Amino acid sequence: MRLARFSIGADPTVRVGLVEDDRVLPFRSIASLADVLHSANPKTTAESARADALAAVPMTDVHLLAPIERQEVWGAGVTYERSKVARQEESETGGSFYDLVYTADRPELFFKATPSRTVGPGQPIRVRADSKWCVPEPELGLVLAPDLRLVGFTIGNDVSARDIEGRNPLYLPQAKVYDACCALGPFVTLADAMPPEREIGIGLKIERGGAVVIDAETSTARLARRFAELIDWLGRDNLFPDGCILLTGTGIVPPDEFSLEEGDLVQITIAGIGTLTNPVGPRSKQA
Ligand code: DO4
Ligand code: MG
Repeated sequence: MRLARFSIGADPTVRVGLVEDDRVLPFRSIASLADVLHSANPKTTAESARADALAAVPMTDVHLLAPIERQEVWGAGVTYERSKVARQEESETGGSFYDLVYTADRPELFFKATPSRTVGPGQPIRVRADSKWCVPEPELGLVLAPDLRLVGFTIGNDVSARDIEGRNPLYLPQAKVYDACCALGPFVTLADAMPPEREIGIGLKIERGGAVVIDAETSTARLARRFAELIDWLGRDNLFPDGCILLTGTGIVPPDEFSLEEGDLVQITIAGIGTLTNPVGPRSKQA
């Protein structure tokens, strides 16, 4: 089962419902994703809400919103060898940190975004105005309930400024956290409807001027950590009363000469969830 957060036509009311083929079934009596995702049994809750749903609405009449409410977004890093190697190469001070964290017991975990810095499907992501080398990071997002149960999955884009991180790893929060630095969506797939943990395909396509300039794929088979391991470390000394979305790291890094530009279209496809598409907006928020 896949859940969406959306509004319909010109009506700004935020709704929650089920996605089936090219339609959504708006729930009548459930107004928040948390009511489903944080319940004791999200699948049963969604099934009973489906029995009472409003009439189906074609996807073309729906405005999809980011599937996030009050959760923090966190990221795991250097969880794929490709990410480790790219970071070692971009680092001006030598990349031993990355090698060490790739094999260490404790993973790299960082705070990525609040809901207000997160955009949904179709909304522009941003390149930092003071970065000249910015890339998308297509990542599988674990949707966690307040008790850190893995209840679903979504697609995340951990947009990152490689030059800022490369200058000095202590600049990581600035390379990672700024306005519209994160995209999520288009749906949340309930955990039991996903492919097996190590068989989830992830694809990245970037279009520029109508032509595909990046087309790459990876799979969670290459993820060096297990979901349970990342969740366990995330929960050490952190409470998440509103739940959390944990991005599991990137296994796709565009070639070094590539940097996002205004007008690019970034498409991330993850098996079992769908495709998250975002244009790149103006570099400066004032522009
Ligand atoms: O070390 C920096 C962040 C790594 C990251 O975001 C990733 O591997 O996806
Ligand atoms: Mg990342």
